[in-house]
Amino acid sequence: MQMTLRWYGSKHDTVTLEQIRQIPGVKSVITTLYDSVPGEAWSVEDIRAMKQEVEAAGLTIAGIESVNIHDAIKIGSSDREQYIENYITTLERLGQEGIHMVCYNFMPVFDWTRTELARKREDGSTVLAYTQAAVDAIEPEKMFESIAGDMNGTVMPGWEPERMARVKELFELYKDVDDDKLFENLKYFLERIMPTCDKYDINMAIHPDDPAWSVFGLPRIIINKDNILRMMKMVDNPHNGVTFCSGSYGTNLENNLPDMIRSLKGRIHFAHVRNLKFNTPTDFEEAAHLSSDGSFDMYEIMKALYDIGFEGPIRPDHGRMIWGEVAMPGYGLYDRALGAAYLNGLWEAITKSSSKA
Ligand code: DNO
Repeated sequence: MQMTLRWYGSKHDTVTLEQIRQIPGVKSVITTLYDSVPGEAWSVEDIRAMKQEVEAAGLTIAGIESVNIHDAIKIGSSDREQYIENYITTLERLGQEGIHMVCYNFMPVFDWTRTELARKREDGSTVLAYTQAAVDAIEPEKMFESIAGDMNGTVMPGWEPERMARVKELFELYKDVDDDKLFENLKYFLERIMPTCDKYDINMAIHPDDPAWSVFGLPRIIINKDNILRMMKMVDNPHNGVTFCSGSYGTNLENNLPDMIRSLKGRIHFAHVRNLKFNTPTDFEEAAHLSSDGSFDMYEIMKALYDIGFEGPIRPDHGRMIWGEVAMPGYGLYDRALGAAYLNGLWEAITKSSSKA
């Protein structure tokens, strides 16, 4: 595996490339053109500038998170063709610049959803948290307002204010889209882009829906083993793969994470590894990466990745806000650096004990 850190670009991130360069074992970042709008083709100049900036700091780009999908593609409306064409152009340009992994999601309206961005834990750190009772008690259009005050002046991915201003309209557009229709639209999109992925060797890595169940009655399909295997079979090309995100699939305690990893051998192109602490099955908070701080066995997750021969990029995921840092919730430097060191330690131990066995 290749340890990386997510970086939003110098205009948006409080963490610098120079800081990332000093995290032991991190040689690459996962980044994006954060100002890009879903549906537009990325320019060659912008891609090159992003690459040069990262390389000038002594790092490389291990992949993009995300090239976002325009709603017309998810809804399957008649204007989707132009947006698919633009997506293909972006993939071609990324491939020509030597970038071979693209993370994306197929969640309607909301990207990942949390109900609190700064829940205080016993140790004084603050973390993102989710409680179903809070979602059930709120109108979807109020969701953004309810968390906006805790964003520490940052724009959170999937929660862009312009997008949130259109929530009502978006709900209307998705009104005839159920799970099967969403699967069908995803299949159509993947079949159209696979020839380009084959040509440029681009691994597409779909991010799971988070939480891994329907919110506000919207369809959510990338939520469990059956559905993700259905997706792998429906477009049976190795470039059609997944981002295995333990914190997202793990929101549903019925998901057996190591077993899911093993069932996806050869199709995991990117891994997000983090821990959650459950208070009840529908109330959880994002713990430190260490197993004993949360509810998951992180050793078993890393061991499953090792056992399937995972060689792709991996990143520590959301971190707690600690040591007085002010950053995008989940994306500060300190706790993610601790996460990277811990995951690297687990990997070293697994590698050494396996080769001695
Ligand atoms: C949240 C992230 C997601 C993820 C997208 C992928 O922190 O994991 O926003 O990047 O769903 O497109």
